[in-house]
Amino acid sequence: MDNNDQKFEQNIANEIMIEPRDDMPMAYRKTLIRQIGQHAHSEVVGMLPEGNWITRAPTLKRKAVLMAKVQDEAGHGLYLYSAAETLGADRDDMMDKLIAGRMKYSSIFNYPTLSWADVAAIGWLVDGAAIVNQVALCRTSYGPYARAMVRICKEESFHQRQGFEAMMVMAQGSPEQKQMAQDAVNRYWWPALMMFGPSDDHSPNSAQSMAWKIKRFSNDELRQKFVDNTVPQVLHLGLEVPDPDLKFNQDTGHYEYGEVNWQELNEVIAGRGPCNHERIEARRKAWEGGKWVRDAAAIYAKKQQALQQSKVA
Ligand code: BYC
Repeated sequence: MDNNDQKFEQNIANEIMIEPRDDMPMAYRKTLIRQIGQHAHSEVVGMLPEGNWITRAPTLKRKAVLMAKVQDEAGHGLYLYSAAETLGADRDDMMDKLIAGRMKYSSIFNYPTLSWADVAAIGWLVDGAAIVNQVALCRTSYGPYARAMVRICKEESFHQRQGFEAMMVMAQGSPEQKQMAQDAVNRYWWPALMMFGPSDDHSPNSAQSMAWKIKRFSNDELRQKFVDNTVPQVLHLGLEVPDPDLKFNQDTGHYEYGEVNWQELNEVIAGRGPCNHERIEARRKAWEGGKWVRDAAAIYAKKQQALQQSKVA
């Protein structure tokens, strides 16, 4: 181990954050680019299923809230792409890889939003799962990622509450509305559990990521936390959790839940989920359609720079 590696290991052991200019092992840098890049893509692809309902939101208030939420997700993507850039990643390259299917994004966004209740379920369950994962990431060992997560968590927390409130209105509405709420929980419960990734004994990256303190908790620990937080909320709404094996264990103080359909998760991650093709197509169109804006911005920035330089000279 050379001096740089030793310093890095000491900083990790002493909870001193790693910053962009610090020396770091190449594998640590690569793991962070992989995770932060995937996370950034998830935020941006995550705009699609909810954005699909902006024109069909049931009231003006719901429309305004949903537009703000979807814009927040775009902002989260931007902080995260910037965090990845501090590691030397190139944004165009990340986008090209996403569109070519060579970079992942969260499995959850490959499910369709069939009703307004699905939009509420995403706010409540999906943002709720994201918060459990992301609160832990506020203490991740890489400074720019940790700091981005602090702000993102504050906004996700608002998203989760608005989703729960929208769900509560449905659950307390007509029998048809309550049924729509239950159907949405039935559709989104298991995919939300899958957001935390494969079980610990099938998670190839977890051990190293935890040793580097990128991840502070394992996939199963976070999944359990989400179940424990969320089951009482489902029951409070007068709805049911679509899991016949769910039971509260008095001794451990935790809910025990049934087996996640890992085959389904693997299929969705491999690009064969219900909406994978549609999501990537939408991103491809947006990326290609936005080229002239990026080109114009780059030319403008270059001109501004030349102007500044001529003033200095
Ligand atoms: N979906 O060894 P593992 C949001 C991949 S968006 C897809 O456990 P790791 C929001 C994994 O990448 C929230 N892929 O990996 C936005 C790995 O593949 P590679 C998104 C998954 O990295 C809008 C392989 O499977 N959050 O907040 O230790 C509206 C083996 O897995 C998934 C983040 O991205 C999955 N579910 O752990 C609303 C959080 N699970 O790269 C909300 C940051 C696993 O080796 N990411 N894979 O080819 C993480 O915390 C971790 O990357 C994961 C996976 C827990 C997701």
